[in-house]
Amino acid sequence: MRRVLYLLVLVLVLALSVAYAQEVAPVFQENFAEGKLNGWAGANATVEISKDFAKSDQYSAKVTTHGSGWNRIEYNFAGKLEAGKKYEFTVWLYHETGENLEFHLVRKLGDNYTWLGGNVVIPSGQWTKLSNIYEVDAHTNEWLFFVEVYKEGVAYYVDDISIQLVE
Ligand SMILES: [Ca+2]
Repeated sequence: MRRVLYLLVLVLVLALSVAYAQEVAPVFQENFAEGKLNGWAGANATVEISKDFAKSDQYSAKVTTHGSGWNRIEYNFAGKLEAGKKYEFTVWLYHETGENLEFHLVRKLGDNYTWLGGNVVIPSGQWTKLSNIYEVDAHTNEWLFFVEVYKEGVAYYVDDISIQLVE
């Protein structure tokens, strides 16, 4: 009897750990480990693969802004994320401008722009995480996600982008 109970507990623990692993696995991640942008692009900014600095492996995406706004590194998640579900969007950012810069995450649907959260200060010379939880809107062929900094002529680096289902 004790042995059966032990086995039952073991099975339960295994089942729970499998469920947990499925829950925490990101639905999307990009580390640029292969030295390719894999669809990440720029608008009012130059986006290129870089070995200057990296949070993981040898590569990150380098973004050089060409305006004090509307600059971005972007990716269209249309069809990849489920409308009505909440996801945690995470990017790691780095720059060496010598000052504190404020970054934010945005989503674009046509002419409609919404910040996923507030501005977050990214200090100079330190990889820093920017993370927001946001419920994905109903969309058809565009649900554009991007990172923005309200400063022109800034070079910054993005790495270890991940999206995780919250509920
Ligand atoms: Ca990387």
